[in-house]
Amino acid sequence: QEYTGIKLEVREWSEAAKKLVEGKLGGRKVSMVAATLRPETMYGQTNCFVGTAIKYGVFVVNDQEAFLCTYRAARNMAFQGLLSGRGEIQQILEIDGTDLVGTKVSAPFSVNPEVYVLPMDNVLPTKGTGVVTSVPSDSPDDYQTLMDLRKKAEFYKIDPKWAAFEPVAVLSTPTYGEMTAPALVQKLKIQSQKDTKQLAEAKEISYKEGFYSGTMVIGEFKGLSVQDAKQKVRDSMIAKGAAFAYAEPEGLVISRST
Ligand code: ZZB
Repeated sequence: QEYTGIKLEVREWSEAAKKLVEGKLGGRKVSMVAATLRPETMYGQTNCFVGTAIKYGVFVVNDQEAFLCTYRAARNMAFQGLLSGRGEIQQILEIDGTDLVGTKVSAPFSVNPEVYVLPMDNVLPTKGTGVVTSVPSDSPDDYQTLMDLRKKAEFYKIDPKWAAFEPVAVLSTPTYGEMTAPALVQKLKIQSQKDTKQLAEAKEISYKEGFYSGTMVIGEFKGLSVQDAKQKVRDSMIAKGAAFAYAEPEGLVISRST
């Protein structure tokens, strides 16, 4: 599985994270790395999601830079030569997903230059980097979770302002218009992020609609089909240092004989 790793640079740590990272980073800037299959939608990022039961690490890239992701992802990155050293991993610290909530990060290419980290129930620790960048216009999971958070900000222990960014029109499809994810959430009568079965169906439909019938309505490649724009947006992000190629050995188990 070939993902794009999007670098969401930490601009201001949450209170909890600040205490944990204090004095440990050696002046490095830290980027939360989100794995996406939809680089063309990055214009519409409104927040970043982490799993509250997931443990994350901060890993050395070089003297100036560190990445925040799961250990599992750091290991894959090390194998791919994306971290310092020759395949070995230097972990600076460990941090719980809950402690990251409220951190302010950059959102490259987004109309919202800075967004906040929020909690999501359905982040899988075994996929991507464990960090998800949220595009509620085109990802039903992201849209529904954002609505849940807004409805129950206190329950989720978030400041409402962290979830206040509105979905942004990124691409248009003939069937669902410019807000594919909200339209599908409504059509499939999805009530909360706990409706995982309907959300999986909505995701599938949204992927297909966007990819085969979508036209960009924003950004450098406005007017191009999504099929044509996808790689161009990705290349542009990589050229600007905001992203990199990240491959996932899907289902691969690396065993070592002793
Ligand atoms: C931005 C985005 C915009 C995404 C969109 C999707 C959509 P897949 O096909 O199952 O591999 N994702 C990445 N990592 C995780 C994780 N650990 N747990 C849960 N979700 C994760 O799914 C890849 C997509 O799932 C990624 O692409 C990411 O969200 C999310 F408009 O990034 B995406 C219709 C989907 N639209």
